[in-house]
Amino acid sequence: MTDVAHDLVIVANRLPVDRVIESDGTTTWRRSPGGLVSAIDPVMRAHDGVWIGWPGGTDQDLQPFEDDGLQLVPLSMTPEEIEEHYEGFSNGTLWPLYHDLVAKPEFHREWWDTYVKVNRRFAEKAAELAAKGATVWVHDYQLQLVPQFLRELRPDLRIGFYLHIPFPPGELFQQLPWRRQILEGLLGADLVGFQLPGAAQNFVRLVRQRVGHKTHRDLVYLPDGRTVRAAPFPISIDAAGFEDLARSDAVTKRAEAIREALGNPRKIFLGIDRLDYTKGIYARLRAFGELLRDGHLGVDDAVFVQVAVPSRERVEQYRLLRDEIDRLVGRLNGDLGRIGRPAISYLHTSYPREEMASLYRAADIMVVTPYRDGMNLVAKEYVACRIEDDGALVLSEFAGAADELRQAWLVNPYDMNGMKAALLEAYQAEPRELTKRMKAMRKQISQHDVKAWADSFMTELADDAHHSHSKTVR
Ligand code: GDG
Repeated sequence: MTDVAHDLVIVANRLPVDRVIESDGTTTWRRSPGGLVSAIDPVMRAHDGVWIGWPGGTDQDLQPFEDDGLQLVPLSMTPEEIEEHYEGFSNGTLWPLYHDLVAKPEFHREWWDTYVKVNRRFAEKAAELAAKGATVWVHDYQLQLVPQFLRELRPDLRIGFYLHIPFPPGELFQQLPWRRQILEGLLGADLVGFQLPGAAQNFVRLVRQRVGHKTHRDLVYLPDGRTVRAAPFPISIDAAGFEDLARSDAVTKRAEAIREALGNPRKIFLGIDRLDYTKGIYARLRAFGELLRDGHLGVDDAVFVQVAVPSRERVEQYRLLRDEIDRLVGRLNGDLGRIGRPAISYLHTSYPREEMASLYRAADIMVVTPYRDGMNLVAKEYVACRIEDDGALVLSEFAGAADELRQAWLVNPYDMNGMKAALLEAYQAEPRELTKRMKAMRKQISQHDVKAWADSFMTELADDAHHSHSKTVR
């Protein structure tokens, strides 16, 4: 397969599958959870592309393969690269820096060196697989240097880059010792896509101030005559797919069974997140706990189901977070629960899509309270699954999704009383109010699904061709 040149090459840190060694020693592949995978899968299928990424693990003898109709090219990582590129620079430096310093980023020169090395390898593989004039779509913060390296190798390509996480304002970004290299890496692309308009503006302003290029609105003019466009493309979900799943008999029955198993409480609160310090899991559970303690809610009426999907478990801050949440849940259940009636039903695991849809259908109040989030697909998936136009969404104003889901109960996750008030309001809301809000949100999601997102990015990337060399610099 590697001999074939491809017209569309997706480059992402991870392949959409995880390598699993079965008990009999054979290797199989399992679809991995995560925002990126949920978003790109339908796009790949529509364009018959190839996807380059790390499959997880440290195997060095990987061959290209096909999984469920997707052409996949695994790139191997050494243990040192995983530690320094993935856990180190990507998740210990960039992730907290780009999420408003919710945790303290660490700056280590060895991490940076490995980040450069791994980005170069991804670029070389893309250069090898792309047909003449092909489109290459590079994804996310782990690969911000790939556009520049790839352009050096293959100036004939159309290169798009999409950042799934926030792009911070200059005041924060400037801390990064390698700020200029990152900006120049991204400028290798023809089109740099962000979740929100503010992120695109942050980028353009930084390029003007730090790199010194001329800019006008969303365009950057490079000295060699090339033009780079920076624009927002808010990501979405396969809304129709989720809706169909939610309507299925299996999910309908399972949703009832979940309510039953929880003791048919009056209302079920739900949180589903990767176990990540940006997601505000601790704060929301505390807010719910206080509502029980204050007597506004009782364990016979309400239960909070929190699914925390294991994530980045080798990174220190993630291990600490897990311990903190374990302790909080233990304390809340110990203090507030009764036999057969825990306050929090806490699940540290990941589930198949059907179970996710069943949980969405079973829950009356979805609680999504990140301190900062590029978009947050969970919020959108909940909306898509509410086929009866009921249910409430409590949503952080610092999630990208808050720009579109205006009818949610919007909260500031740093404001404990505000969050308690919103949870209670959502709990007490009249059915008519819920329906009015949910209908509006469902319309938004069905009209702006992941296909529309990918189409608009791809169209803009192709289109951008006639911007280059043709606009006058003002
Ligand atoms: C990043 C950005 C941005 C979760 N648990 C399970 C599972 N999931 C799926 C959800 C959802 C996805 O993973 C999570 O996406 P989010 O958007 O909520 O969050 P991140 O993982 O942080 O994603 C984010 C996103 O990229 C896309 O650009 O929105 O801001 O941080 O689709 O359903 N799926 C399954 N089992 C699970 O246990 N099957």
